[in-house]
Amino acid sequence: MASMTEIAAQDYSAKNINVLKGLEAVRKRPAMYIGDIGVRGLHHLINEVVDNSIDEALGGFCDTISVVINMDGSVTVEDNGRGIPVDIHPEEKRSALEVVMTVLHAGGKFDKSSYKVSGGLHGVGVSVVNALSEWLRVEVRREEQIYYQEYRMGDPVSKVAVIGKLKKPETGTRITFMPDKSIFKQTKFKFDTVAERMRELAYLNKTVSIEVRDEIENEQEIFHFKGGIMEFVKYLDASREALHKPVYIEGEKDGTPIEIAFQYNSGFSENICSYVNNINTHEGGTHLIGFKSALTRTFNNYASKNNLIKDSKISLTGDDFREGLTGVISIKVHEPQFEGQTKTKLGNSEIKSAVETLVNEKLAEYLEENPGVGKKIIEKSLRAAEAREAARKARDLARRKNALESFDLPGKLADCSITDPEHCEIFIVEGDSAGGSAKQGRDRRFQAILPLKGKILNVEKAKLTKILENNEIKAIVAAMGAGIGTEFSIDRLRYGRIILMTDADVDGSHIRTLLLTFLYRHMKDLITQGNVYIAQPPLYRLKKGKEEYYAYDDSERDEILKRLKANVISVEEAEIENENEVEAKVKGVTISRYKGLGEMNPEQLWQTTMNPDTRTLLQVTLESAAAADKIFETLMGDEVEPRREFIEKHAKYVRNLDI
Ligand code: 0RA
Repeated sequence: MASMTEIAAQDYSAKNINVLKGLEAVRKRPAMYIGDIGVRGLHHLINEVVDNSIDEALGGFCDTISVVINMDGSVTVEDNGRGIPVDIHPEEKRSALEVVMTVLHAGGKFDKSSYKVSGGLHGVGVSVVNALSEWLRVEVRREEQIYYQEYRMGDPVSKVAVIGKLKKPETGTRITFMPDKSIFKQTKFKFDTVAERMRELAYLNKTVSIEVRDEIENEQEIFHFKGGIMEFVKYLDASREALHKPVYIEGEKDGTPIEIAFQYNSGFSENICSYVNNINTHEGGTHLIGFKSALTRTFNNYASKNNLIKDSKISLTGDDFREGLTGVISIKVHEPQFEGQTKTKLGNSEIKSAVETLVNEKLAEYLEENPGVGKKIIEKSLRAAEAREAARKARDLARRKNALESFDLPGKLADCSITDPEHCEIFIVEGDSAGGSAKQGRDRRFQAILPLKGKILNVEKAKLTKILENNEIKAIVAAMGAGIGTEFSIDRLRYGRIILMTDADVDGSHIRTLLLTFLYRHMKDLITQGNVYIAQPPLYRLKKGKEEYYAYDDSERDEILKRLKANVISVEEAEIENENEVEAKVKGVTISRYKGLGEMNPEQLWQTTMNPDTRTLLQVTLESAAAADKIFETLMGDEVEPRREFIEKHAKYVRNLDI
């Protein structure tokens, strides 16, 4: 590579200045490129590099990827793709490798045919990872040589050099980077977070084997699913009873590769995960619409052709065909348009008919060949239609009754005086006594309180008709005013923020889980649109003389004690000695442990948990609908730990919301 040294020094430095400007912008506003600078953004660095390796796999050039969290906290991503080109870039007059690593968006320019994602958070390029790394090292295997370059904060510390020769014609790329501690709030990578995304990618790209290893925690997994999304569907439905083997549809329409797998289970909920270019389209879009209409049309055709509907009064709707349906749609689109609140809704209009046509064709074929499965599905949909009809009658009755009583809102709701939903919030509170404190402590102008008695029922397993009989659920639905299930419409929502306030104990977390499951299943838009929050009451109150402090976890408590110069070790001892005593005195500091919300008086509850200026809320987010659904299953078990993990993974802390 003699030509590399032939670049005029002047030219080189001029280019370099442009590069620095680009990467400086990334360092100045990292969130614009990777979403945020918390754990999410941090893990996005890995995803960004892996996306490039996956692109190589999509082109058929790579079948093995490994992601290693190294002892020093850096991460290595390695693939056996073609290797980033190293020859001199004709316009930039320096190694293409250096261009890819240091110029914003350079990666995609080389390869127009790939399914790179335009816009959104993905596909910003490895140069962004480079810019946000204290250091980054890249090794490329190509043309029987090993090329190497190193960077500091995105800036090359040397030119591309050959550091070894290969005997075999193997190719590939190895990138190791150390996230910059001055940029990220925290730089510790989590094995579970990395593994979750790699598992998903392995399901979506069945030709690739992805290894994830954590050298610090000594954990390792290798994901390789030869059955692709067919196995993904089985995984999603692992805890449910499947009615048949997954239906698998694969093909290409108008240049769009389409892959769909689905199966019906004995449950009642609909769970379709859709992906475009490996990105979860949480908000759906044209591909999902195309799939749904094909499903309705093909099954209806099949049912009438085979005389499977005996009762002529019944007609099957789309909803009926989606009860107990678990499915994955994965398509590849050259220039995807992402729309919606979170830019996860596919907008390309031509995709609807592409998916619809393919599914109509292939599903009809499948049903001809598998009449047993077809019959089971139609029978299940008929039962769904009957239940729907029963529910409609029940609702009509309830409505008429309401009209007579001209009373819509539940009696125990303490409503707020402002009616503009954007400025209102509702606290759903565990227990009447905490509800009482909350009612007294609140700012009644914009805060409504709905106390719940005991547990709401587990909606995972119940039918909608049953669910609507439950008093607590009825109260929630009525208070929110936006309907339920297929009749839910977020535009009618009476409060902009739904805040779940439960005790910090096992029962409290169970109730919170039940509420979350209910909202996830029957008012899903609330979660995808970010309207749901979890209140964070403090665990401890520390009192020294007249001064009062609140701690939201053990480490915060210990920090405050340290500040007050009280002995930290003795806290634990004091607590153990007094087992059931709430108070423990440590060198003049009185620590009270709050067991329940009811132990706080209205003023304390307002100050610590409800006042928008001082409180912390957890916003419930849907990182990945697939993962969430999986975890919701886990959550319904009796163990507390998976629930806590879910909350930690899928909720983010927010402070001082603007009202
Ligand atoms: C630009 C062009 C080509 C490949 C790549 C980039 C590439 C980037 C990364 C990042 C991680 N692994 C990667 N593997 C490849 C095309 C190469 C060619 O035409 O030979």
